[in-house]
Amino acid sequence: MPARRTIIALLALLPALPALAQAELGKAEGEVRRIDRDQGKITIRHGPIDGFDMPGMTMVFRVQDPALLDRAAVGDTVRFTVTRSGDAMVITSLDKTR
Ligand SMILES: [Cu+2]
Repeated sequence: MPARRTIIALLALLPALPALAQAELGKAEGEVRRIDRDQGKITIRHGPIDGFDMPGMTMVFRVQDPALLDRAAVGDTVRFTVTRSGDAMVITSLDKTR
């Protein structure tokens, strides 16, 4: 049955859906306020995030790779990339600007 084949084809795509949901990407600059290596989190006072409907604020982000936390120190100004999937925001790249 062609319909059955279509359903099987759609089921095969399901594992790719979370990746599609994570496609939302934002870029921003901010000042590092706190680094929590144990939790893999960083607090940044960020400006408006390009790509997201988010004004400037201070908030806590998770990092995709703990090594990103070694790229900056508290008080540094950083430029970062963040992905958003639902309420979960994860920093995928981070660099000190000066
Ligand atoms: Cu924010």
